[in-house]
Amino acid sequence: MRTAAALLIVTLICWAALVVRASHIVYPELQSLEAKEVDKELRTGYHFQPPKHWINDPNGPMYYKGLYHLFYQYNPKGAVWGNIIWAHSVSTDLIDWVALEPAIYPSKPFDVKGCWSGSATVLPSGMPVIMYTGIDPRERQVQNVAYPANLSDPFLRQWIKPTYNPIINPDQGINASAFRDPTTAWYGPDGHWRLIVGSKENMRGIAILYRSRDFKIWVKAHHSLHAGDTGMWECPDFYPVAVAGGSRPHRSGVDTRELHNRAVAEEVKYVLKVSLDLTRYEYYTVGTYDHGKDRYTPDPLFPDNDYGLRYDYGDFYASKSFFDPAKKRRVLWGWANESDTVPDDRQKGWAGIQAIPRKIFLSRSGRQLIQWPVEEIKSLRGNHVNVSNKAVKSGNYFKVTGFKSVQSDVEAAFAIKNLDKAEKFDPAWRTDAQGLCKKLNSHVKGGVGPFGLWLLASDDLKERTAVFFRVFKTNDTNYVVLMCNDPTRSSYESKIYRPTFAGFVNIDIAKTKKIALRTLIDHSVVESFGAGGKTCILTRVYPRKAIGDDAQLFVFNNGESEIKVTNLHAWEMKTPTMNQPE
Ligand code: DQQ
Repeated sequence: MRTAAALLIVTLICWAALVVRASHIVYPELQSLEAKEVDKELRTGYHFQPPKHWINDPNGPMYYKGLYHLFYQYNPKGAVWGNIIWAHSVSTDLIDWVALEPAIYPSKPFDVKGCWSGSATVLPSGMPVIMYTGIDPRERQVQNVAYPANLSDPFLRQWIKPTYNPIINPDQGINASAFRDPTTAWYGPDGHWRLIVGSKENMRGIAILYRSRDFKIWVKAHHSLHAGDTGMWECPDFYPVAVAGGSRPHRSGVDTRELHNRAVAEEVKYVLKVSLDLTRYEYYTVGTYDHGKDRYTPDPLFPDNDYGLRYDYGDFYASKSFFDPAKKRRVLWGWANESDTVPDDRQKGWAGIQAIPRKIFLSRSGRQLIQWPVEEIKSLRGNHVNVSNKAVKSGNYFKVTGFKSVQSDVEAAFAIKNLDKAEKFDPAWRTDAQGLCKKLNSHVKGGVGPFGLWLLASDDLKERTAVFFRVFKTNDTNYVVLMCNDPTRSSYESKIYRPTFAGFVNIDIAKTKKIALRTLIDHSVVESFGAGGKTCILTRVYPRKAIGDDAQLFVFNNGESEIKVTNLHAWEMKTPTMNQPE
């Protein structure tokens, strides 16, 4: 009987895998199977998650009348992608969330087959408007707007879709099945709104540009805002960032709506982020935006291709940022999918979380973006332990005791004793940090590193996830720092997809001789921020032994050079109210 059931599931999965709609795999037989039970062991404690079922992209984040709003792609009927609606939650602090009734769901011919991703724009009158992709009866992707029914309700519970939708149709030159995910609109000096929609032309990704005077009639520009040879561009995001030396602190956010003001427009840089349907990762460039010509040009420093800089080198997709007027910052949301199997998700009764919202800004040097968990999450810190000035000799490790690490926030700084021990860097590795981390993983001894954390680890270390650094030298004075996440030993379960993830860290290690790591651990998610948020890696892991109170935290050093933990602070994290209904 069990074999027959297993066979049926395998057959279903193989068949379903052939049917790929948009970027998500469709499992018609599973998508409306209500979860009977919800697994609590691996469920996250302080990450954004609904009580059950599937979630994907964050949609339309915004701040309105004292509340943060987050909408997200949600399957109310099952733990796989399908039946997608815009679920809706609100929070006063980005920590405790209240789940409201769904905001947008298929109800009209222009979205009867699906309500996909989109963004919110707060108009100068204070009126928020959502623009989202609807799937029409012919399976065409069209863009629709929705307005709040009652502006005096800060919860914005009810949304109205005007009958004049769709407001943007795929015209003849556009591939109607690759035309989605409108951005927040920005206002030009000519008094016209602009926004972009993700698309592709053959294998070329494009950000199709539209303009409108009244947010109702939208006209396609003669040229796209930008394009690149990286396949379909999903969930584009385009926004201004402050630069160091300008009139505002470079860490503060810039409201997209301020761009009609030339003085503001001239002292900022612009970020274009695209989500690549082909590889399932995102990259961004920073550049200049010519308001008159409506063209975006990435700075030469930023590769505008598959080797581009990423927000996150792990499992982080379909992200979207918004300007938070309450704290004058830009906040980034991103979806982290599961990496276990579909039968596991069915059994767990849930799939998908949102990463901890991150404050995002341009580094002082202007060479990259910096991300840091929003300051509010510190309010969840509880029981605390501290280790300082502890040397870890080559091949040694120690356990951090006195606190429960399964749901925790760990900040550590590692000083390197002898940089001369660094291994030689092969320039061919420059474009393949991930491959390098796979080859030289946490158990391969090195010169300087691997050193870092083993977390969600069983006492016998048979299960463990490694987050670590390794330093290479290019010549006698120059070094390359690699940050890695190695989950290959994270679980006894052999079927789980466990890729190593990695990115290079842009720091002058010869000068600092020290590197910082912050890691947010939450049962089945590990979110790491290297060197103060220069390199970020999120990974999903599913330990079988290292769960609950049995999950341990260790510091290890598998490199020849001694390492000193100059300081390590670790806090247990409390569980906020996560998406309880009103
Ligand atoms: N998810 C949505 C699409 C988007 C994709 C559908 C990205 O609008 O392109 O759920 O994950």
